[in-house]
Amino acid sequence: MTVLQVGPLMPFLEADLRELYAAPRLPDPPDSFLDGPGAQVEIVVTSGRTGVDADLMRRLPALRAIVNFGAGYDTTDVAEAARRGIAVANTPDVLDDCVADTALGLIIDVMRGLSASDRYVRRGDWAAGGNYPLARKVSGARVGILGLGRIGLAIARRLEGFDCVISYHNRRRRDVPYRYVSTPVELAAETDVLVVAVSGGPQTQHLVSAEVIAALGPDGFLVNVARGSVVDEPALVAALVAGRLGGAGLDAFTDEPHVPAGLLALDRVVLTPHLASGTTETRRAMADLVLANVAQFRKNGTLVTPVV
Ligand code: 8YV
Repeated sequence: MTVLQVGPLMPFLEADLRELYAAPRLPDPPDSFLDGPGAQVEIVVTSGRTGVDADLMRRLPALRAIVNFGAGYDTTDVAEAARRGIAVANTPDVLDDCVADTALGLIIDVMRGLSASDRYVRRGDWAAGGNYPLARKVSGARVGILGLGRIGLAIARRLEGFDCVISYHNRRRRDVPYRYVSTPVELAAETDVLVVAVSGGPQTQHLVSAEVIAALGPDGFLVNVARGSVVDEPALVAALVAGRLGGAGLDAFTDEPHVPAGLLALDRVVLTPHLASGTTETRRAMADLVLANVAQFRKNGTLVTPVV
């Protein structure tokens, strides 16, 4: 089966795909490839950053499987894939720890002002005799988790170690020792920190609305390790600039790699470049799971981690 790489991937995964399957990368512009060798492509390997849309599916008539590097696959048109009988896999589970670690890092950073205090020291403000402003206590804080999937649960388990009061909102109530709250607005209203851990896509678009942000309020914090699309970003920026939200720790944005200019000057905001799963160990494990999916599909036409 012919394998095609769509969009950039980790260099080591690109090398493996070339070595194992002589997989070419879809050129830009793609037309000469799609009108020629594209007709033979049966498996596409892509990432959450790029994905496969309905148009590309139409132009790859032999396509049978899409293997997505990343847990999130909102950039691939899964409904269209299902309609065409194209199987789709992602890389769940192996990144839960690192994404949850990052969420905890952002919570601590934004509440205690660690990144901002680093700038304070480097600027010489400490040496000049300043007193760094007091921050907020993380241990024992009330944390709301929006989306209690595998990553949300990994975040909750870590927060237990901080004696946090954990509540959550999820499509369905889960059998867990955390308080279920029936709407995102109520969750925001009763927590100090709202952590976004839902999948991206149309069903969660702007789930963190202006109303949710208002419910968090000037003493509340938002942490996003999911997708930028989940948050009404203009409403978030407006609230942060006006001091109507206490702070935010953001690893995901609407128009990555572009970050709203209004956030850059705010010390109440911690900005990271979509790095939540970005460790050597986890990215290798994600690549290995991609390769396992490709190998199994070539062998028997099934995927190891199909998207349901
Ligand atoms: C990936 C992610 O780095 O897994 C996901 O959904 O967002 C990250 O782990 C990214 O999607 C790869 O492009």
